[in-house]
Amino acid sequence: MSAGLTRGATNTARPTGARRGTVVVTTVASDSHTWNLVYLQMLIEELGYEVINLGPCVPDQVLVDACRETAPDLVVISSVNGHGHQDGLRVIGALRACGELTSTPVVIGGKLGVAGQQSEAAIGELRSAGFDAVFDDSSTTPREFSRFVGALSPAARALERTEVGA
Ligand code: B12
Repeated sequence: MSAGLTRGATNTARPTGARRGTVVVTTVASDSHTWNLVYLQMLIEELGYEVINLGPCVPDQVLVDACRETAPDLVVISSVNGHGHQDGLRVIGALRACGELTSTPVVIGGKLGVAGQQSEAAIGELRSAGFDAVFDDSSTTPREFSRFVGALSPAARALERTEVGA
């Protein structure tokens, strides 16, 4: 693994059974906040996934390279400094421009703007740009995020496919 990637740094006290998959947790290049990332890592590990936490101030290309190298089941982008919407639009463009990552689930959440709650139009813009889900602090709960992550497991996905195909 390349230097700079922290794999499951907090999961030593967690069950050692088979992991459901791998999740990359990251923030954007402008954002130096870290406890949001630690919180997400612990939450996602509790849901049974291995987490690769890229830490704060992650340049776009570092994120793209990490995702290409590890082929994660989910990429979770967190931003709380108020530039998340703007940075998120740029980052999702870089991820989706990469052939291997066109269909990787990618979500963004946190305090995404400087004016409190993101408008429906702002959330729509992020989704149209390529995010699979947007978890703006003012309008979503951790439970909704947990449900989203829980539904990503292969068993849940197979069930979903069966239901959609039925
Ligand atoms: C500590 C702190 C800092 C520290 C960070 C140190 C570190 N190593 O992390 C320092 C001093 C460096 C800092 C700097 C700045 N900060 Co600051 N900081 C905070 C503070 C006080 C606490 C953040 C924290 O650690 N919370 C604990 C973690 C666990 O929670 P969280 O970050 O809130 O994340 C939660 C949710 O947002 C959510 N979440 C986050 N991401 C995601 C993603 C998904 C997918 C989901 C589902 C949920 C989710 O889950 C978390 C748990 O509930 C907050 C104010 C506050 N009381 O929250 C301001 C705050 C985040 N900072 C703020 C600002 C403006 C800045 C600066 C721009 C200030 C400046 N002018 O320099 C800089 C930005 C630096 C940068 N380049 O990013 C603002 C952001 C405002 C906004 N978004 O509109 C806040 C909200 C303060 C405020 N009220 O104005 N900051």
